[in-house]
Amino acid sequence: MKKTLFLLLLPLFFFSCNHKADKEQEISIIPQPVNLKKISGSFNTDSLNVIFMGVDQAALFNVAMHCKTMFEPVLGHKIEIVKGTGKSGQMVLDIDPDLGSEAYLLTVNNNLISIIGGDAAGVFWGIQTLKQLLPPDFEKGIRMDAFDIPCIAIEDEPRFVYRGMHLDVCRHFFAVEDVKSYIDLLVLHKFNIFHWHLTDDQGWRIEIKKYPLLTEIGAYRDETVIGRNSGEYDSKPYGGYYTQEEIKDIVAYAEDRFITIIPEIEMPGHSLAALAAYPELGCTGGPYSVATKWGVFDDVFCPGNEETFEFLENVIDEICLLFPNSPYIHIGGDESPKTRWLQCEKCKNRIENEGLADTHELQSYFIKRMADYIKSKGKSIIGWDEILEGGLANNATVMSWRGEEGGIAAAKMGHDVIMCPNEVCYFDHYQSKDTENEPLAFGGFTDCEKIYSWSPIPSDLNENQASRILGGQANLWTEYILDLDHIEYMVLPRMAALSEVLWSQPDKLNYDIFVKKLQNLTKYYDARGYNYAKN
Ligand code: TNX
Repeated sequence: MKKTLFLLLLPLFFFSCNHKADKEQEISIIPQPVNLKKISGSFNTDSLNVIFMGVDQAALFNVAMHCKTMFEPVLGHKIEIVKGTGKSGQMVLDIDPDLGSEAYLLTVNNNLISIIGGDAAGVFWGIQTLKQLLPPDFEKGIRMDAFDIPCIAIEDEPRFVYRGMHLDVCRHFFAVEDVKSYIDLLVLHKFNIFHWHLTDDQGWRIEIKKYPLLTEIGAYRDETVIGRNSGEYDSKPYGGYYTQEEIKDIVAYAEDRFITIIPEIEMPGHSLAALAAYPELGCTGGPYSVATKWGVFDDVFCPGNEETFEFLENVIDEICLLFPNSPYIHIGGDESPKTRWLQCEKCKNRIENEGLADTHELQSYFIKRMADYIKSKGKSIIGWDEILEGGLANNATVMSWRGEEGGIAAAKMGHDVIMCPNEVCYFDHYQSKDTENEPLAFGGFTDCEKIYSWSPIPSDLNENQASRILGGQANLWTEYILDLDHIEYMVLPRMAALSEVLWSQPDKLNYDIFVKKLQNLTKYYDARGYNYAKN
């Protein structure tokens, strides 16, 4: 009897659960907030003409300005920013440090929109969430009739402090406006770090006043190989670089959006463009030329030569001035063959004089010496996992790209780690198995589902070691990516999947719900005119 009753009631139970789930999913936010409660009713934007600021703080004022410029053209009337705790029909932004960095509470009720952040960044992320509650057409930034915003209460904070997106501007160069558009993508998905890969074999892309040849010579290559090192070349000179003024402009643009830019200056490998400009810094003395094909090259900076360190320290001096807010300088360290060092008299002397065992220890001597210098400038280094070779520098943070092993080893040694294993986080890989119908990519296969099911914290770390994992990052290497349109295609919607992995709490992750929410997010992509992958 009991069993029959149970079976009779079962469909009812499911009906009510589904109904509840449906209700929750009417509100679709990516990345999924910690807590989201829908309340009945809505706020109408008709009356919205003042943004109140609870505290008078420059950073919060910038956020309020951001909000004002976003609403004004759409609502078609002026919005004032004033100090105060809020009034019916309006919006209030405030800070409560108890909430913690980047956290926020977003409440929309019938007569007030309130966003309280742990800091100004938190308020800013709250505004990004609010945008996903507005009609997608809002994104077009053009006049609309007044509209309703559903009443809601959201408590939110990120799971990881480091949520990064990388962009290689060396293999192909992207104009200032394109880089800003890339930063806009980070904002939309609540990433807070832009890792800017500025130097490589195929081009040096940042003006250094003390060494003008770096950009006069190093920023240009004679031609570019066609496809994946086909042996055929396009015979077209290619290049470009950012002036220091442009760099400052982009850094300010990112800072206004609570995104820290971490610059990467590659050493000792991936340095052919620098050697082409200053051949005395290589073991053979050159001549060298900026690379015209992809890969790993034997000619790298010579650590036997004091001038190499003098040069790199001077470069770092200028980099530190251009990126004052980044706690890190990324110094690469990856894929640096020892071929030239093994043959070089100066390198042999260095090994002997410093009591090093071999060229692997010479690599770690190089990195440690630069790490010390960068530490003296008040910053610390990040390096690709090859910096583990021959011993890690004291305060180095390891970026684990050749799988997770490097990151695991570093965390066990008590070092900070950023996870970006290539099988999950390399967005230059294919996102469809139907590669025939995809633009040329590096290879591999990484779709949203694979990213979504990845955990940045490997299971074999204990709690203490796991606390060393600062977060994760996707890398966008651009050997085969020539323009912004293609950048968008490679990162959208994969960065939406990664944003939930890095922002949302693990118990809130549900791939089926994510896929449903993605259908809503793509309406916002459409409104912004993004070229996203639809497979
Ligand atoms: C490896 S990741 C590289 C890059 C390439 C990339 C292609 C890393 C530290 N080095 O130089 O562009 O693979 O996916």
